[in-house]
Amino acid sequence: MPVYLGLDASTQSLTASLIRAGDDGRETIAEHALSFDDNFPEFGTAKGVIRGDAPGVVGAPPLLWVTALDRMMGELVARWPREMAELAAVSGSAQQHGSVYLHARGLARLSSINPREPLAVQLADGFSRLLSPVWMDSSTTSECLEIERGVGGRDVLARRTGSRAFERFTGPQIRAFAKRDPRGYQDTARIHLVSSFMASLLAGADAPIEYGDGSGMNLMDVSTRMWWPAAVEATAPGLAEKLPPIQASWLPAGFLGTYWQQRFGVPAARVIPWSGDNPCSLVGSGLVREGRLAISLGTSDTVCGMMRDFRLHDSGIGYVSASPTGEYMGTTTFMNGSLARERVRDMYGLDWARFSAALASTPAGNRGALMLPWFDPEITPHVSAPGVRRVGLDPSDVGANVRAIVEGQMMAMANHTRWMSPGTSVIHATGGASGNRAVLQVMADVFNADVVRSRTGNSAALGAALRAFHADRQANGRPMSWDQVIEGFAEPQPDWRFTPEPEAVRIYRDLREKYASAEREALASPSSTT
Ligand code: XUL
Repeated sequence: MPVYLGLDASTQSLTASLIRAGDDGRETIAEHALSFDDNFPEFGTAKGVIRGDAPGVVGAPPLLWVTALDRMMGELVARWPREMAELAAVSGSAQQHGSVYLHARGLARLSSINPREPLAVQLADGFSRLLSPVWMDSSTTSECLEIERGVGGRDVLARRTGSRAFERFTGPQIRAFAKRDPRGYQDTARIHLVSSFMASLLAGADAPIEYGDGSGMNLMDVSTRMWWPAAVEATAPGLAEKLPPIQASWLPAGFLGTYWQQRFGVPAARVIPWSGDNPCSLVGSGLVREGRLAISLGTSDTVCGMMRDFRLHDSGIGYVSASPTGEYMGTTTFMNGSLARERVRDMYGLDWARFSAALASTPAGNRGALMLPWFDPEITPHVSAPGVRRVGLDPSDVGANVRAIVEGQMMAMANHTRWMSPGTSVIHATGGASGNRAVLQVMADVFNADVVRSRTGNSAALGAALRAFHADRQANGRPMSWDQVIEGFAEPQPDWRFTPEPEAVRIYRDLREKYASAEREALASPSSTT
């Protein structure tokens, strides 16, 4: 049976999911992760990123991703040599919106990589921008307004590209680069997403942008799935020539390049375009139909759901993408995810076990105490000047503060995502913090929905492997429905089902209103406390 590889280049790590799948069965062979900070300290990242001197600037060195991919492929072959020798196709998932800037030399190098030298050595001088902006960057508010004005307004942009302009989206980031470093921009021959850059490295060729991830750029028409010229022109001069083509998620981008074949002895497996981590996670959680939500509790907390039809929310809080399964999906992102939970954990000198115990030993609703958890600038709702707000919450009460951050995050998610999937009865939780039972119980109670946990915490890497399987079948003339593709992989974990407790649901129904009005008040008066 053929073997498929999914790689997830997320904010803090590169993770692999190796699966075997075919008509005769399904099996997860291995999951393997490399943390960026721990394995590649020479790049000086903290939690996978480097914060700039100017406010809101956050990036990562693209050479880090190159180095990590090389190391990962070497380790996979060393540990699972027989399985890697049977590799039929590989795809990937990457943190969304981040972009990689290559000058002409770097672009040419993609297709002439020498198998005798490490990849990073050969690409070291290939970038026209040494720090790639990533999704945590919030420094482009004025560029967002300029782009919206340039296409005829926020609503026009949202209707065509699926979202109003967001600071982290690639278009505003490209515009900021063109304004801040016009020389560097001019010297740029190709702008890739992290996803299409990684696929290019694997294919040894300039790979296309997959339309699910392409939707997070404010540059693509989500209905036609082509670049939208008005947005491209409003973003930066000469941008059309710098963008790769857009391609359907399942059309192969090529085969593993000679670098990988000769250096590691892997076969010429198909390379399937990489997508974003949220679209891949949706597939890896088995949500290939409308009606259920996936909540990923990772560096960011995100709420995603498949949509049969294009449906926008008036306030522009979330965004709509083309989905790798061919329909649409909605995504709402919260910047203050795991890093905010970690801040509270560290603030009170706890470890995760004691954090969970504190959560479990405090009452639902926290006796009315609230926290607006804006440790960093927030995406949803839009908060540019960070600052944690406490309402009726004593900062010295450890248990109450632990409960307040978890409840605050869940209430914000529930309040801001009603538009995506009204009446959701089942939520699939994934990501690191989904391993915490007390957190999932709060989620069930706040959303008034059953919460199940994906069998893997690495649903994005698994989703990428499943996309490779799906595309390979298609390319071999033996297509499979998405329901068949996910069968045997995406079933929730037994014993991890959390049902809402009626008394807690009643408490949160009122508290969510109180939270929403505290949020409105805080947004109206930007002074802050931490
Ligand atoms: C999605 C988003 C984040 C990143 C994290 O819009 O910004 O979830 O994809 O990797």
